[in-house]
Amino acid sequence: MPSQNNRNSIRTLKAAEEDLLTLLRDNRESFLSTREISDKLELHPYVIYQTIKELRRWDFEIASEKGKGYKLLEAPQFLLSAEIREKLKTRILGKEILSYRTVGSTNDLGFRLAEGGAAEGTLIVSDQQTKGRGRMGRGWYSPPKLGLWMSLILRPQVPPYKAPGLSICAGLALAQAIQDLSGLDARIKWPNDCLINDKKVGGILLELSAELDRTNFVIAGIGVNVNHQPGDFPKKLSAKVTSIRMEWGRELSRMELLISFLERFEAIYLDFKSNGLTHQRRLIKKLSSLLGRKVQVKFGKEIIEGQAQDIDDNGSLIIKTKKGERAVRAGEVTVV
Ligand code: BT5
Repeated sequence: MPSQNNRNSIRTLKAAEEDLLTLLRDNRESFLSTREISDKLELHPYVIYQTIKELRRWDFEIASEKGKGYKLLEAPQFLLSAEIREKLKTRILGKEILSYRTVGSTNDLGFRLAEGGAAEGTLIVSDQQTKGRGRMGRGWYSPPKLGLWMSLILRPQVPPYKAPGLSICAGLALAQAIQDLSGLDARIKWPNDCLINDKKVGGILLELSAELDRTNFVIAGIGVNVNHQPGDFPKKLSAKVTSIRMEWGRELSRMELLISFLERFEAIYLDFKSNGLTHQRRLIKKLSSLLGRKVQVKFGKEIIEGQAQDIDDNGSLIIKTKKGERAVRAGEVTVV
């Protein structure tokens, strides 16, 4: 079974592979013969043979014995779309799921898919990114097996100046999901970071396709360091970053975090589409790591200094400076 996507040379599990996998997973104790598989899935024996071969290429360990058939021994660690779909109880987010072992950047892929008309809520998740991106051309370190690297295609009918508020919404959902699962005091650092103990555990990269008064689509890219240990980060990052595992002392299932995040983000997103940040502001402020602190915000060439006071309905940070209040839409914040 060919599973090469010619358009972008990225492979993804196809329906027959997902069905066969589900069947093998449900029968892990015993062998399943080609005949049984063929009856259950209505697949030709040749297709079954090719599909098993393809699954093995994806690092699934599948035993085969003459006269007995196939048995699943070991599954690889990346998140499978079939499994995500089975666990997810959302209406929009993750309705379409594309799961990869490795891509350049899930945001780049999301952008291309959205331009091609992909549905609102499409989720792209990859075990590894080779060209993970932060804001302004910065890199995002995304090694395999350890983190959650994903993008969502959103099509909110909001004017472009309101769309950046989604970055803080995603940050809020992430901080809540981490708190829920681990009890850790995860915080939001305006405009796009998620912190634990003042160290960066996650980041959001929001990219827009918009006209003057209309948002075509938004790609919300979310990166979370889940099961990294100190030695898993490059030296130059290690002083300012952390992972959930490093703070919690235990591994967290990336699948559980993904599901919890998507369910929380969907509720916030649906509310945002009708009401902007009005209802979320109280929680955003409660979980914000900046409010009340003295900050310096770099916004283009300008540097604004003062006390972070509030986050307004458009998601701007309100800073009390010596010359009065300033609302800042975006920027780099340092606590001083
Ligand atoms: C961000 O940018 O924080 C947004 C990161 C978004 C990553 C996701 S992963 C899925 C999706 N696909 C992508 O290609 N990207 C998104 P920014 O605020 O510019 O922070 C970038 C800076 O964070 C870098 O310059 C590093 O200093 C630091 N950094 C890099 N990798 C990191 C990591 N894994 N954890 C914490 N900090 C990191």
